[in-house]
Amino acid sequence: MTLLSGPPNILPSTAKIGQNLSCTVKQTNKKRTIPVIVRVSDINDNKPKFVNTPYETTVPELTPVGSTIFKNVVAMDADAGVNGIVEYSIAPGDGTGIGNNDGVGRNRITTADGYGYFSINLPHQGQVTVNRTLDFERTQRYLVTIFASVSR
Ligand SMILES: [Ca+2]
Ligand SMILES: [Ca+2]
Repeated sequence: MTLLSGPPNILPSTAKIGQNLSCTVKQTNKKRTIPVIVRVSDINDNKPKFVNTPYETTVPELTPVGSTIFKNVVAMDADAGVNGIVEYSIAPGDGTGIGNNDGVGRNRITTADGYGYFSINLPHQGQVTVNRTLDFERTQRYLVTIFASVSR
């Protein structure tokens, strides 16, 4: 007895010795295509990145508390949906550059941490407002540390 192997869509039938082999096409072996949709979901794998830095502005002393003095803080996050929503806040600095006195006499520049003196009242908007009265004779420059985090 010999088994006949044909093309994939032709199955050998049973054969007895002395009979001719016959092959039948398997009726159900039609090709079908089934669409499979694979959705890729976003993972929060991007950190916000500040753009158009460094930020710098000049504000007169005695600017009323609550005044917005800077509106251009922007951090971009490449993630989608809630993973890409950024919240801003002002944090204490690490002390770098604080207490430096540059220049002498009337030209001296004293630098202080802006934490407490400035605030971001609307977390989703990078707008810096004055939180305490500023006194030029005491402090001429503030370093403000802004923190951008994912809204969660
Ligand atoms: Ca992502
Ligand atoms: Ca993100």
